[in-house]
Amino acid sequence: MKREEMMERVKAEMPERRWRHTLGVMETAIVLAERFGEDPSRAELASILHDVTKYWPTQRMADMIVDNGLPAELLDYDKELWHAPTGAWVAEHEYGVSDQGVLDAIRYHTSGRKGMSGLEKVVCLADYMEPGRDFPGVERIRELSASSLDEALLAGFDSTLMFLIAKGKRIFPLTMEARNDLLRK
Ligand code: DGI
Ligand code: FE
Ligand code: FE
Repeated sequence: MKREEMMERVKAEMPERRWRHTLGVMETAIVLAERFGEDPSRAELASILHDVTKYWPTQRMADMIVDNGLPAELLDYDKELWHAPTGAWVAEHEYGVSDQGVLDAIRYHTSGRKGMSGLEKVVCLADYMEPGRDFPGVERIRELSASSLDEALLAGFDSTLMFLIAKGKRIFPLTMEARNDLLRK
């Protein structure tokens, strides 16, 4: 599928502001990929599709997780996590993406995981710091991203973890593992 066609289809899945976010992630991921030695084209592809299922009804995501053998433990955690693995499934089966590294960048863009690839980090970080993002600490993440992919991403996970704790929410173990792994470096 051509990128233009893909973008039209993804755009139709979401409200205008989420599409603007997606464009921001694309643009940022390309810059970060160039800065940190990743393939900008693969970063762009993952970015286009990363939030493709974000506006699906909760039940549709839950059904897709169960029906396709995606990690069912996700269902015990915040439903905000569910659009990442379902997005990867849709990218593969409905958009014809076969690049496993791109699919993993979509799959882990929310939770992160231990041993993230450079491409996974680039997409996850771009999602945190695209120009439309405005949350406490985002400026510091942008500053850190000038020199360190790991330090910027760590600051991103820290802000999510503090947000989740403040809200009294459960934390998905992969995010803890991602943070611990980045701290070890
Ligand atoms: O889809 P976006 O809004 O662009 O961003 P995202 O895919 O990073 O989703 C982030 C949301 O997921 C954020 O509001 C926090 C929520 N969330 C809930 N539980 C967890 C979690 N995020 C992480 N990283 N880990 C969790 O356990
Ligand atoms: Fe997302
Ligand atoms: Fe996003």
